[in-house]
Amino acid sequence: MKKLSTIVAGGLALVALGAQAGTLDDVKARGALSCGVSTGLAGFSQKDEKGGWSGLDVDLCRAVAAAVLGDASKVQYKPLTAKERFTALQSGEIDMLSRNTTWTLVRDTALGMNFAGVAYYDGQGFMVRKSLGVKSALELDGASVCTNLGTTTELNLSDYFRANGMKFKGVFFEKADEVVAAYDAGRCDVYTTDQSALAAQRTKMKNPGEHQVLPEIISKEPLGPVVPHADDQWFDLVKWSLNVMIESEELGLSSANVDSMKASSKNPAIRRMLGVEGDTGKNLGVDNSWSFNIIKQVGNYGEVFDRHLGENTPVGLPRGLNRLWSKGGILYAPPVR
Ligand SMILES: N[C@@H](CCC(=O)N[C@@H](CS)C(=O)NCC(=O)O)C(=O)O
Repeated sequence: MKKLSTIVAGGLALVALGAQAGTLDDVKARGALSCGVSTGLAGFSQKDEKGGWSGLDVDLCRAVAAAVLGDASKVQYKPLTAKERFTALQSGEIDMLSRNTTWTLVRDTALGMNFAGVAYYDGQGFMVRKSLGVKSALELDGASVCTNLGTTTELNLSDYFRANGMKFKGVFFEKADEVVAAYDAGRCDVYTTDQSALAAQRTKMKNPGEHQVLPEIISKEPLGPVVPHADDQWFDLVKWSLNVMIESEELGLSSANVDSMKASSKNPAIRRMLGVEGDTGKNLGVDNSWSFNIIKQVGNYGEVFDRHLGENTPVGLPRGLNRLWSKGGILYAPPVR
């Protein structure tokens, strides 16, 4: 009897917790992943003239679609401003959020979400016109500063100025492009956001060469994909899709060599990663070819970085902290086994 009552109580607890559970089944039944992205940030998530989306954040959505549905193109993109993003996830409008979103304690707990890893290690910076003649953020006392509402940026900005005994006049907007337009039109002295976003947004300015990013990095902004609380199966799937992208780079697997490696590699780690051995897919509730599909259709982390953000792209970011741990960075995925 005791056992039965424990099972019943356990079942009820599961039902109570399970308001959001079953996302994996929902995505399979729908045949598409609903993925929240930004309204437009070069290199991260950007829509082209034909309506196609691309970028690092977009490739995370594509990786999850490849893992669950075997097809990276089966994604419905939902562009969201910083202010809208968490409500969209909490209400179930999107299955995951993949949109330059910083992992913080409050977001991870009180907002009812789980961060499934870090896809880009970033930090907040300041951009000013070169003509302002400023060399350090500590010279910005009294400046007007443009940024986005509903972001960690807003909070770090006031912390930084307060900690350094300086004042600023905040000019806040909801959409990223409104901030660029205002700063570019001279409505504020400073533009502050994540450093990667400063590089991305600079590409949209009239004269990118007239601006400079100051040396200070005032915060840690680990950006990563987010899923709702109380759906461990879905949390696992998104987390391990990102891990596959990172570990495949470490193993030297890429979209270009994955077919031949699958056919001929004798390395057990590679055979497991490509689903030739082991049951990684079964454990996640998807086909065993899930990780092969990610690498083949989306690529490893390095390929994705180079394609959208690297030095040969308009955004032109160095790999920096986002190098693999074995190459001097801090990108480290637990073993896919
Ligand atoms: N990483 C910060 C900032 C994220 C953020 O939303 N930044 C703005 C400034 S670039 C943005 O991306 N807006 C894009 C949009 O409007 O879609 C956070 O998670 O709060």
